[in-house]
Amino acid sequence: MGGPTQMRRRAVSQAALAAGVLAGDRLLLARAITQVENEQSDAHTLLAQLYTHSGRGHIIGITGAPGTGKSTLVTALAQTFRSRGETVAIVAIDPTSPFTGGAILGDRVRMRGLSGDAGVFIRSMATRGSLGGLSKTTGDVVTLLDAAGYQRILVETVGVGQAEVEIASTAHTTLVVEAPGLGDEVQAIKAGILEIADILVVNKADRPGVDKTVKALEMMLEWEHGGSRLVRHHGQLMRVESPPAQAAAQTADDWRVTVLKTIAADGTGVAALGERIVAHRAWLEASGELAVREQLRVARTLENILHAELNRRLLARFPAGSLDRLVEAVHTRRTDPYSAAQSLLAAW
Ligand SMILES: Nc1nc2c(ncn2[C@@H]2O[C@H](COP(=O)(O)OP(=O)(O)O)[C@@H](O)[C@H]2O)c(=O)[nH]1
Ligand SMILES: [Mg+2]
Repeated sequence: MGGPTQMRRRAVSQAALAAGVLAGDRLLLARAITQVENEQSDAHTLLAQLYTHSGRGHIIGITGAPGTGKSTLVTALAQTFRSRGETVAIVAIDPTSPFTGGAILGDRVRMRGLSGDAGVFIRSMATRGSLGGLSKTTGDVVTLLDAAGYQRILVETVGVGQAEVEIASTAHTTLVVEAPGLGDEVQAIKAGILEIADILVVNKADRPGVDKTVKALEMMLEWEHGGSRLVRHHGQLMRVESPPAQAAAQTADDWRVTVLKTIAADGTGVAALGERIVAHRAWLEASGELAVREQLRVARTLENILHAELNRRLLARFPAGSLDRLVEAVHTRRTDPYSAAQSLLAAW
């Protein structure tokens, strides 16, 4: 802190900041993201000005256990999209991520190609604060990147727990990354990945046991759904009965979750994965699923904002100390939590 960037800092109005983001000014975009990340009160003004300019970018979530190669894969994917002439933004929500505020540590050789590229914007986010807050902030950061015009927005999260599921639900296309040795036992593959994966990736395909992992995942896909196909329809995984001969066929209405192998470290299979991601986006648009997912996302966003605001207003109205007194009353068994809540609301 306090380096040259800090000294060059001048007061910029929210309108000028918004205009800068729309004009592709990287410095102002970084500053706007910081405002949103810190949940500064004026960030709402900024988001209000930029929201109408968002909605064009393809949001791609990449999740999986630490060490499976997500950051390496994200870098390789970014290069693939760049070679297609597309702009790319990367958001890494991973405490172990080698991305740090635009500069890249870790795999420097591979990253060098990206770091000097004006068509790539990289941002890492700390996993501080509440999980709900994190997913809300992530959604807002994605909105800024989207408004700034980035065509493919890659969001890397670690793990496949509830928080990651929620963050992944910000994405249009979700990749779940596995690696040989981590998930070669079907039982070891965490439940829930089928719920969120649009594409399953087995990275580190140069490692022994890769085919075993691919088989395990494919079996799981088939097993769970018998001879039928596992498809996504209106945001839900569905089983579609079909003869095996047709199982490989893809119709406009459904999406087959498939397993792809990659070696992110040298780029093997990454172009094919890129094509699968692009195909998913095309399917989302053609099937109407994109609108469904966007509607669900907007509904959830609105609900979260309302929930937080109503909660804040409600709590502000309770007489000072009333909540503490009730906690004490419940704690000492003079009353129960339900009656306590009712008494508070009755007075209100
Ligand atoms: N052998 C091999 N190593 C890889 C591959 N992809 C990534 N790695 C290495 O795996 C380690 C973890 O990678 P990273 O991208 O940081 O994983 P993340 O924690 O999932 O983001 C690093 O040392 C990478 O160089 C791959 O395809 N093959
Ligand atoms: Mg990482």
